[in-house]
Amino acid sequence: MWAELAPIGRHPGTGGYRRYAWTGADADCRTWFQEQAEARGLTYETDRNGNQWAWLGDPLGSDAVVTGSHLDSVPDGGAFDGPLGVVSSFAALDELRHRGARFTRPLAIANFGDEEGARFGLACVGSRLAAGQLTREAAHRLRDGEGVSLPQAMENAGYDPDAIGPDPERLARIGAFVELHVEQGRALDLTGHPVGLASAIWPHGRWRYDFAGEGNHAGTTRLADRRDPMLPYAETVLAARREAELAGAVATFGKVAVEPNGVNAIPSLVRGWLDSRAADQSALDTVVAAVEAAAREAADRQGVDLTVVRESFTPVVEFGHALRDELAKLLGGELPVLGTGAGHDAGILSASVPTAMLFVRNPTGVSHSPAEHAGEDDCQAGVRALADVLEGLACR
Ligand code: HGY
Ligand code: MN
Ligand code: MN
Ligand code: MN
Repeated sequence: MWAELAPIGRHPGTGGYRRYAWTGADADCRTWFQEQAEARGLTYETDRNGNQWAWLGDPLGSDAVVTGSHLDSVPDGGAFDGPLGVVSSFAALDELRHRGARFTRPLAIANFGDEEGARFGLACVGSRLAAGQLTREAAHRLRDGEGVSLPQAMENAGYDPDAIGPDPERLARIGAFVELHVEQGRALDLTGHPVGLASAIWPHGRWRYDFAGEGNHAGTTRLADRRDPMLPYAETVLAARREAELAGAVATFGKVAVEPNGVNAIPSLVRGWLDSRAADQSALDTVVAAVEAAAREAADRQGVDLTVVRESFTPVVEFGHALRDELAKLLGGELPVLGTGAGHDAGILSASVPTAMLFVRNPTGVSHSPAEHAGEDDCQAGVRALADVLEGLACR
């Protein structure tokens, strides 16, 4: 399984993955998923939002147990973030069949589309649409860096963009969703456990900062005559780090676009994206407000105009204790329970469906990078844990 998936969308130079929504690499991942489903005699379908489902039992049955994750990646992402959850789901099903498990509830493996939001800027598009947390109109307004709209990209990939939208009937048929995911941190490495349970997802969001100045010649424009947007942008990046440290939060300007982006041209526009997250809402609010205040002060000083747009926000997700405790019991009760700053489809779906997450140890904690890794033994431990959980939930 892994061997067929691993080469898809992998950049030969960096070794990172570039599996962006509705691109060729995404299509290849979708083909891989369908092949895995059909090779196991599962009923395969794609829903109106482009999420893929592989069913054992009646796809229209009630109280289904669903597992899975996503296959798309961030730019130069790692091999495990998303795929580990999908591959482990198929492997756990294989394990349950090997055990001779008898399913008493429908079981599905899902691949949620566009979880990372790497191309259109909004994370968890497939699950947000299904859960009614993103309207068709808002989704149709999404554009990628080349100006291609989400509807156009979906249409090019053979999907009907006018069909997207809430899927409450589908979610109402799900009794439990369990997502296995590589840990994006070192908590399990520090506690010495191969597998853990999620307690919560921190509140987190994305804000776009547009610094508009005056494009001009880099060689002939006196410093005193400049309205250079790069200067307040640079001060804002440093302010973000400073304010995050003060508040015990995290803040990152990881993406920037400069116009006209010429070595010998003072920029007319510098567009930067802030990703900020904190264990509690008040710390996040403090950071976001302080960074914007610092940005406005710096922009005013340079005669630069600033527009700040909140592009996405996900409030804190506390995974329900009932399902989490049931999983802990099924797994012998000794698992560490940890919060995370990473967003997940499970976080989105938890508003509609009883949801839990299993984390697999990541020895370095590195993620969203080609260096992301999880050891073979830990991945196997994750598969066994997921199989135990699915057996406990779906084979009563
Ligand atoms: O950004 C995130 O936290 C997730 O990987 N989409
Ligand atoms: Mn990710
Ligand atoms: Mn992920
Ligand atoms: Mn995620």
